Amino acid sequence: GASERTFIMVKPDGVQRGLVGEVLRRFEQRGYKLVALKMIHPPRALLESHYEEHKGKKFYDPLLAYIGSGPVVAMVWEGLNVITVGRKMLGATDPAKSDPGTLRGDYGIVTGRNIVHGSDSESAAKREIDLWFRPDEVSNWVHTAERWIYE
Ligand code: DAT
Ligand code: MG
Repeated sequence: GASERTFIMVKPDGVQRGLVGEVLRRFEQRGYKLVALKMIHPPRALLESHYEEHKGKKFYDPLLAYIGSGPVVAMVWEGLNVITVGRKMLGATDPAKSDPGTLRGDYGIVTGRNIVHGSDSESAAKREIDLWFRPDEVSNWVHTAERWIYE
């Protein structure tokens, strides 16, 4: 429903390249509701948990070094189908395969510097939101534009 939530994170390369506002702008202007936002330099243990599905893969160590190399901007967005649509807005994992118009397709070149993370399923979204945010860091505010975004 319209209360679906997803975890979106601007990675250290996105922060360094000044793309925090661009990521926020795209989700905000689409009509999604921002319900949590923070900058954090993620500790190793948090990243091990976040990327546990990739442990043992050849890109795992470089991935954790990259995401742990500086502050990230973590956010939670809410709205109808926001998990699936959010992934479409990000583009394919490999920016070379991302369509122009997507964040990775407009700003990225290689998989190991792909700007932004987005949850890929309902279970991942719930797990990631709970991992990165305490319940009191997520705001249940009323989006007064909602009646102009949904029918
Ligand atoms: P996504 O971030 O699109 O969900 P994923 O969960 O498969 O992709 O992988 C997590 C991150 O790991 C991805 O954003 C970049 C890195 N990664 C994935 N596959 C990779 C590969 N083959 N080479 C290098 N980095 C890779
Ligand atoms: Mg993933």
